[in-house]
Amino acid sequence: MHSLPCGTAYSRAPAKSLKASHGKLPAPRLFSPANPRGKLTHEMETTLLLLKPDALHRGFAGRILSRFEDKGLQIVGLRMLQMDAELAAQHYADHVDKPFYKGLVAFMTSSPIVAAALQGPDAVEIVRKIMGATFGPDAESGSIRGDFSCTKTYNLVHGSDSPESAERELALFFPDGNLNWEPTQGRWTRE
Ligand code: 3AN
Repeated sequence: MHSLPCGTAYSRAPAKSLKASHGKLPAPRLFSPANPRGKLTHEMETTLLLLKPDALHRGFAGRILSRFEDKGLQIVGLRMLQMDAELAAQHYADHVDKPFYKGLVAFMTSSPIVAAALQGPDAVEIVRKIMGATFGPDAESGSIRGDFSCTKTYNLVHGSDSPESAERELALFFPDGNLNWEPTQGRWTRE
């Protein structure tokens, strides 16, 4: 049994193939009458989603994750953890000089979070769209922040802001990589 944070039940692949690369994964070959050669028309990406402490305190973990699954994104990694100061400092390194940095780190390390690796065509941009603008009062109705948040302090979720950030952040939260598995419904959501 491998010591990956997410289960291995979906794959009988040898350990080597479980150590899938972060960020962009090799394109799966998908065949359909409309796409007989299995050619991909979008960039397959993997991105990091964090359900922040407020999402868990408010009991939204399942509902929030469902929105990404409903959209057709695939969960390729899932972990519940409590961030320590070191992980928070690495994750928020770009914000170290911002006035809100200390409060943000205190909040993010205050209680458990859930980290998810989500894969799909243009996943980085799609996840950001579903999350909505940074704070609830500015976020569009229909987005997670627009529907569930009305404060300028707590905003429920984090999503990588570029494929490069996704690669860096996934390596922090999923150092063993993510599972490379083929969902049976993949042809309907990935082409
Ligand atoms: P986003 O999460 O939409 O990418 P960023 O990258 O501007 O937003 O900020 C990273 C995180 O820093 C946000 N998720 C939010 O929790 C926090 N943050 C940003 N601006 C502020 C602010 N003015 N006051 C408090 N926290 C902030």
